[in-house]
Amino acid sequence: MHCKLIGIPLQDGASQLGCEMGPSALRVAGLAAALADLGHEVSDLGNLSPPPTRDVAHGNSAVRNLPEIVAWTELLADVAYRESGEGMPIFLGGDHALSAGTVAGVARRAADKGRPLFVLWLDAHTDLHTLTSTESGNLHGVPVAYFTGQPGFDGTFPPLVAPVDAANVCMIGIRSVDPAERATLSKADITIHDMRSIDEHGVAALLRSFLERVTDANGLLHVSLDVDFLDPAVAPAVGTTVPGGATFREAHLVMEMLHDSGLVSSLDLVELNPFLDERGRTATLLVDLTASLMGRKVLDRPTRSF
Ligand code: 5AB
Ligand code: MN
Ligand code: MN
Ligand code: MN
Repeated sequence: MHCKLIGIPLQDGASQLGCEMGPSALRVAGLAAALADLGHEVSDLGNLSPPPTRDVAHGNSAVRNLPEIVAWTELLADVAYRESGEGMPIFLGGDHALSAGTVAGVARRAADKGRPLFVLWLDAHTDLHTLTSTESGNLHGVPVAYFTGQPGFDGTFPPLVAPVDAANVCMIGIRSVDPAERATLSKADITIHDMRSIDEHGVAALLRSFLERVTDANGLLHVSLDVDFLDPAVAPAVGTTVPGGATFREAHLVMEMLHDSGLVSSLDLVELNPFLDERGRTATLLVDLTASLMGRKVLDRPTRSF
């Protein structure tokens, strides 16, 4: 596989500063070497430069850094479209607002290929606010509403070439949902597995049924991994920690199953805030999880051989 690393030093979507350093920390933690060790061709395309902004406003005065996020979304939709033509783009965040652009771009590519795009959203949060409903004003809380075509983004964010069908979105790890997001969820057809669901059924059963759907539809699969999907005890380097997250092994199992599925065509690694890390352990964990997703395994034989 040709892995293309694309650094996105974006932190305007989060209230806490530091995600800008995320791409550097992932490089320092050895992402390129870990992928090369697995036999992949790796191209590091460097960091994108912050795009120029123009005046964009919205009636909700709580919204923060709208011109910056709109400009990044336009740029990223183009970059993601271009780089998903060949190989596997790995978007190194940067806060989760970047997924408004990356998902829009890979969805446009999937539409060109005549294949449906599916999105696996690994996160403590649903990120389903609109510009009107967000109370914090932090735009890392809106990308899913945007790329699934919820109303309220017209006149600010770029028009979507190919909105993602909400029925093709699966969220795992959810444990913090705001009232307005709940209202959207009750109308939209998103599959949502909260932490209780993981506790009761195990993450493997939940993921397997989603992957079967992707396979049956001959879909492409974009994975968006927010650091706060993980329990803060194993991944402290994130501004929006929520207790009770995925364990080290649950997260690796997700990645191992994704690898076995052969379905993943693009990946976001987002919300890493190196300023909050402890001796690089969160950055290192993200590198190891990405390696699992790209084929690293303990034993070189089928796991069902018992
Ligand atoms: B993240 C919250 N819903 O809107 C809001 O980390 C949190 O990308 C958003 O998932 C968290 O500010 C955004 C309270
Ligand atoms: Mn998120
Ligand atoms: Mn989150
Ligand atoms: Mn976060």
